[in-house]
Amino acid sequence: MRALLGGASGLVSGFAALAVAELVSVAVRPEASPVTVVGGAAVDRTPPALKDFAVRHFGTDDKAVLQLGIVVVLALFALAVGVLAVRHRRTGSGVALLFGAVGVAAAASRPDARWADVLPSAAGGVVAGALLYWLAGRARTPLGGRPGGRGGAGAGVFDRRGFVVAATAAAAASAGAGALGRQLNADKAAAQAASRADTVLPRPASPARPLPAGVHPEVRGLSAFHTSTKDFYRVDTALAVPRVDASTWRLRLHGRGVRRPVALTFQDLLGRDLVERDITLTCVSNEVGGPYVGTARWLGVRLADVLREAGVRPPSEGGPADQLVARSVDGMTIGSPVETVMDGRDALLAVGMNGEPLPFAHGFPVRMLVPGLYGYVSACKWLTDLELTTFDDFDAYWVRRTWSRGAPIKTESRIDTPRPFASPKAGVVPVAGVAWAQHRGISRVEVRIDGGPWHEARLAAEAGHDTWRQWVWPWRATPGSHTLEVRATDRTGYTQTGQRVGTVPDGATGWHSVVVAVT
Ligand SMILES: Nc1nc2c(c(=O)[nH]1)N[C@H]1C(S)=C(S)[C@@H](COP(=O)(O)O)O[C@H]1N2
Ligand SMILES: [Mo]
Repeated sequence: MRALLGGASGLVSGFAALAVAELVSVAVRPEASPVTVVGGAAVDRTPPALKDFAVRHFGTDDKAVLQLGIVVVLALFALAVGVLAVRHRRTGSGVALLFGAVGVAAAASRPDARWADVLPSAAGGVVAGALLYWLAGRARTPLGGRPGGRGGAGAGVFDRRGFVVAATAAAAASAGAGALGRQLNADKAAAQAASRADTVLPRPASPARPLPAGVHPEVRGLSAFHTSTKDFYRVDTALAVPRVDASTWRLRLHGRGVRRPVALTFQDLLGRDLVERDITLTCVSNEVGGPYVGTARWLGVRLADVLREAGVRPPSEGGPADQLVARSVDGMTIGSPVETVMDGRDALLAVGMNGEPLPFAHGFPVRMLVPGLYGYVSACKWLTDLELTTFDDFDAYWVRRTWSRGAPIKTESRIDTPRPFASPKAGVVPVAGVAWAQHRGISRVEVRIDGGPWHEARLAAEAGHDTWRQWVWPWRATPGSHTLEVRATDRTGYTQTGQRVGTVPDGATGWHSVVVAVT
């Protein structure tokens, strides 16, 4: 009986702590709520292999899984601490306070930590400790005894009604506080959404090249040339998607070799000449045959122009900085080679994606893109600061986590159809997919069956060197089980290696293969 009451006291106290923390986070920022800071701190400390595993198995749901995990673990601890508290009231309450301290430590350790971020966890800890102390006292008050007396009560003889009333009142008050907090945070989010909804993107001074006919052969199951925004992969460390108010947003540009530091507003950017480009973005965590690659029509300002105006020169012209470090509002740092950013390619400060302002999840209001570089070394979302420095002086977020400093996208290809373990009918079966080698371009794609000779696939029309290229090969399929493999050759003449290498530290290699059973 005691254990049951203890467990209930623990759960109610834990729930109250989260509810109060949610309410306090309204005054601080939603990202400072304990589950988010603990989850974020966990993400920061996740070894690359595990992060890769999470991305691979849960995809964009990896964060929902993590948050659910934290809540489940918290509930179990709350039960245990409650049971402890009915026996050792001070110790139990002290442990509850300690949980708040864990949240405080997590909040303070985030790369974008501000001092106020510790407040929600601190308030939650204090509430949990105090409430548990009080409830635990009730749980062992003998009928007619003194609350807080040293548990001399006989088993089962206690003020049941008093406890139930107290616990219910605490739970109800917490539910109210939590709901109010959620609502206020939602109101804030609505205001930020309005700043995006009110954004009107100007027409590009330099529109994208019209797509040649036939960039997308009509084959069922083949990826569309343009990936729709809703299907576009998302990879980032943000547990709560940052929602930046564009009207107060600023981009600072400073550092070594910057002769005129600048601070640009969103309107400053929209007022400049905008270019529109089709660019295929790829994640370094994309396994051979994986889904973390997509093509969008991006609208933005050429980053090299902004750098030149500020007096920046690339290393080849004697500039002192070889690394451009992009910082996001959530403290992410992403370092790109200055030489690459300024070599004439369409490196962008992007404001639009597929004809709309960037979605919040893809970096509203402004993100970076550098065709030919994996996202983790080029594509900073929620961008707010650009610093010119050197690779010797600074390691960006992922580099500190064993990924390479430099990471050009590797020449890769993928079979989209037939799907693995499909059972097409014997006869002509179209084998089709995509190949990419951004900023080099694809010149050949070959397919082979069961390790036999390579057959050249028909390449779809080429939209440009910065995008993927669709391909098709008509296969005369015979009954039985067969293994299809694909490899691409880029315009430098390099043919994709068949050697299987994992994603860490600079991108996977190997031929994508698909096994099918022809009937
Ligand atoms: N602020 C921020 N920007 C980020 C990341 C991140 O975690 N935080 N992830 C990078 C990685 S690893 C990739 S692959 C791309 C993915 O961009 P997308 O989510 O728009 O597809 O964003 C990059 N920009
Ligand atoms: Mo990535």
